[in-house]
Amino acid sequence: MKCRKCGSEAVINMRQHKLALCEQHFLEWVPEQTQRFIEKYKMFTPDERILVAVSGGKDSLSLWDVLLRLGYKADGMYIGLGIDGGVDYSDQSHEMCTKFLENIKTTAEDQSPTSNTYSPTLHVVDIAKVYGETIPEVAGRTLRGRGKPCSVCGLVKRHVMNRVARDGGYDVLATGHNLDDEVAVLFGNALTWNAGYLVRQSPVLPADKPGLARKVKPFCRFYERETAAYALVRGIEYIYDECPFAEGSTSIAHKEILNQMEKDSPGTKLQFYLNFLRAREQGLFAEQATRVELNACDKCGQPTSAPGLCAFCRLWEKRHREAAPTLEIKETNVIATD
Ligand code: Q46
Ligand code: ZN
Ligand code: ZN
Repeated sequence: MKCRKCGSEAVINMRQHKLALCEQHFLEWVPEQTQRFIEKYKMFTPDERILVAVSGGKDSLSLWDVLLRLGYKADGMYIGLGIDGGVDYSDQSHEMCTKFLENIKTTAEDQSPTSNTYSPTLHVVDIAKVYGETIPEVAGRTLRGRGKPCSVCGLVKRHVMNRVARDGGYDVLATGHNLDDEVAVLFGNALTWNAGYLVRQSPVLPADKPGLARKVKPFCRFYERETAAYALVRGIEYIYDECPFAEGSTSIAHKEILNQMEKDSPGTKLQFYLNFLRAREQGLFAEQATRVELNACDKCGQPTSAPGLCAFCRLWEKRHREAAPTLEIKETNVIATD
């Protein structure tokens, strides 16, 4: 297979785009496309400050890399969940993020002065250190976390991301969700016609309240194999293992079904997603959008649909009341910089 641009050996063939590219042209194509998506969905401008949520995986580290290559002021944020799962998952993923940052800094020193001169920071929030318990621990003592910690984990991650973005004065919070992730979520929500979720699924979500960051997904139109290929060709080291709790999840089962459909008919996923975005843009589910009313949580100030405390603060309330006064949440400590 030959590169469509220069005729040399291709490293990737993207059937859905009818496009094969060599190493050099693929490394150019990914940032070009990302920039196109950033502009198309009005995600952010070059003078805004971006916080990238990094997990140590291929998508988020590649996203951070691409944003820096495009000249954006992008910092990283890693949340230490305290998950071991027999593979030392959290420690290993933290290490990948630190390594990535070190590499970026070393490469930047060797580069010409015309490249991005921004010196990125990695914020690290260790949940157990800040709140007194790891994710599996807090999930284990709550109804919400019974069986699997994912619901608690999602809640905590959302809260901490908002917090770090707000306290750090970031305009935008970027996550590395790729097309396969987005399509699996869309598929799940369409199967149940969950209009409330469907209306909030978008490449860019405006801030819920003043002071909160906008949420964006600049990689939402890249297939997972494209982001994996980018990390590989670019030499980004990342954690291959999925979180041990991801195993057996519905979204993984949906991904398998969608992969089969994509294999039979390349481009299925992209069309499903783009047609959904178009329908959403045209006002499908718009009625649901206006119905969600948000209040500020009495304790942390973050938006919540229930009056009083938000779900995050309720999660810790009991433990902190029992352990008071020694275990008072010190949210001012949330930003720790490596
Ligand atoms: S990190 Fe957390 Fe995921 Fe692991 S515990 Fe579940 S939600 S699977 S993206
Ligand atoms: Zn080429
Ligand atoms: Zn709260």
